[in-house]
Amino acid sequence: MLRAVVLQAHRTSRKAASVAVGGFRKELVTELGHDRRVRILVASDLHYRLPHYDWLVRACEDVDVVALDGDLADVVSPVPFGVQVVVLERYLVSMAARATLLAASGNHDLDGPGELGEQVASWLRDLRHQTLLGDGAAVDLDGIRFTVCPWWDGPATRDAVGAQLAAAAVDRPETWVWLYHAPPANTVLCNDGRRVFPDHELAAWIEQYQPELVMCGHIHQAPWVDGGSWHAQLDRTWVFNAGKQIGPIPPHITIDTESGTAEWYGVFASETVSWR
Ligand SMILES: [Fe+2]
Ligand SMILES: [Mn+2]
Repeated sequence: MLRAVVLQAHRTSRKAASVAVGGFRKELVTELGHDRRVRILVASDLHYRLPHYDWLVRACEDVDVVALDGDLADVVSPVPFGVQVVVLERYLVSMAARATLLAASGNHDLDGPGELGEQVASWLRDLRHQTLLGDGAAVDLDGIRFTVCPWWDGPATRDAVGAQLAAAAVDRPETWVWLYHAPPANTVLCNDGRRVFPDHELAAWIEQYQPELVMCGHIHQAPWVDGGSWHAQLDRTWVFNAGKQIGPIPPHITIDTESGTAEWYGVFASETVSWR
């Protein structure tokens, strides 16, 4: 059902790209359009705020890729989790009809133990469609590699993420983009104004592989607090966290791979950085 909707609604005349999923690489057709310029819209921590999803569906029209970096759902919402998943899948399909949609899980998205016995977001892991890709997926679009990392809740899933990155690193292109919910240690993106929440594993993987861009979330207030920010650098890697705020428009970042810029809309403020 999901697949049919995505494929029917999908734009035609797409350029060839390849997608690597679960160790298999298959050709798929995808159009990113214009002069190898790729525009990526990044948001995270939507926490089942439906007006923000409505805004994103419209915003998809203006970009090539949408990256949702975890906490799509909300475990403390009065809406039952199963209902959230049904509603969110409809939004994801709608967005994937307009842009290539990548969705990584956060700690609010977990729906039960996977085959490794640890909590996973099975509804995001099962997304394997032409323009709708979730946890564990990798896709090359116009020479840019995207890797969608799941939230890991134990050592087995953590090791699976390590294996996923190692596999994608083998023939990586220059521009490699990760989606990963928790920000890495040793960056201001971990600071919520009271304490820091460092992900040491991610910091080590970044040091090892040096991807160009890493999209995170999780620490909602980091962009606005003293000692925090929406962007940081670890050696040559740029790391982003758009943050979470109320208001009609979610905080978000628009990445332009041609100009090498990242433009943050922070509700109360906006800022642009050059990352290349
Ligand atoms: Fe969150
Ligand atoms: Mn989170």
